[in-house]
Amino acid sequence: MVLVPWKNVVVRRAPSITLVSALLLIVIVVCLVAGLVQVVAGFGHVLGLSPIQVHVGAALAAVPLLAWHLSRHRGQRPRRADASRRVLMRALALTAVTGVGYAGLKAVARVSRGPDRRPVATGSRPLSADDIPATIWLLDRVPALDALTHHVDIGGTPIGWNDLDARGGPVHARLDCTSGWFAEATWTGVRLADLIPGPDLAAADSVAVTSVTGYTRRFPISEAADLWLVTRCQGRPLSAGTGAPVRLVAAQRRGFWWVKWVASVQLSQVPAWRQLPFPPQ
Ligand SMILES: Nc1nc2c(c(=O)[nH]1)N[C@H]1C(S)=C(S)[C@@H](COP(=O)(O)O)O[C@H]1N2
Ligand SMILES: [Mo]
Repeated sequence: MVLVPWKNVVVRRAPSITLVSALLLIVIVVCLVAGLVQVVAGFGHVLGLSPIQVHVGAALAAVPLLAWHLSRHRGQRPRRADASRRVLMRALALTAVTGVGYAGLKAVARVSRGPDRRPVATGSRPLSADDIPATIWLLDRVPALDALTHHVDIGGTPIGWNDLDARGGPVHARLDCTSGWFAEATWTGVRLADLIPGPDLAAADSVAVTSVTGYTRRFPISEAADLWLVTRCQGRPLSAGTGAPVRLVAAQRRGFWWVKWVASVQLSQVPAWRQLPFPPQ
């Protein structure tokens, strides 16, 4: 944004402005504004979209436009003056001013917001445990499942909701979604390490937790003591949108690892890193 006056001169000198350049400009402005709204106003939805979704969407839309823009101005060679001492000093000064400005804004935001509305280190804003929204990663669908007949397949052995629920103990964990909110809640569940026979655990490299929808995440087996199959949140059975009848609580991980509507838990020799970094659905 600080460079806008200079860039503005360049744009005004341009022989013609194409539709693509104009689009690129619009997309960048939308991206910046949405990012600022997210930072200042926090998590919320307008017409089903949150500011961070608009921010990320605009950034992705800018990639092909920027590639086109750069290829169109390929002929531009850097000039000697571009790398002068003065330019370097100016860049350093700009970086310092931006840094101080950012820290200042953060401090103002911290003081002006009460302690219970402060974001955590990931940037997420607090929501109450009773307001956890039904969150879809990308394109997944909420299935209708019956707790009475649903079974989770644990390495070939089925276990029903009642059994799991009866064995469940309290689990305090923070669900922190990458869309900008987190909630501290008490879930009721059983550790995977307590559901899988010890020798099987010892022989495995990873454990894959898969939803009835196909959504799946693979964890290193060393994490089995920190993964819970849960049947309740705040003492109440899960709602359909938040994973009923059984979901995963992955206490050390961001929300998209908390597989909902769990169908199976499978041990394997496949290393945990051999999977897509994010679920494709
Ligand atoms: N099967 C399945 N599990 C899922 C998702 C999904 O789309 N499908 N979304 C994930 C994401 S991105 C988050 S943040 C949490 C949200 O849990 P909630 O719906 O209880 O808020 O579930 C995760 N588990
Ligand atoms: Mo999420």
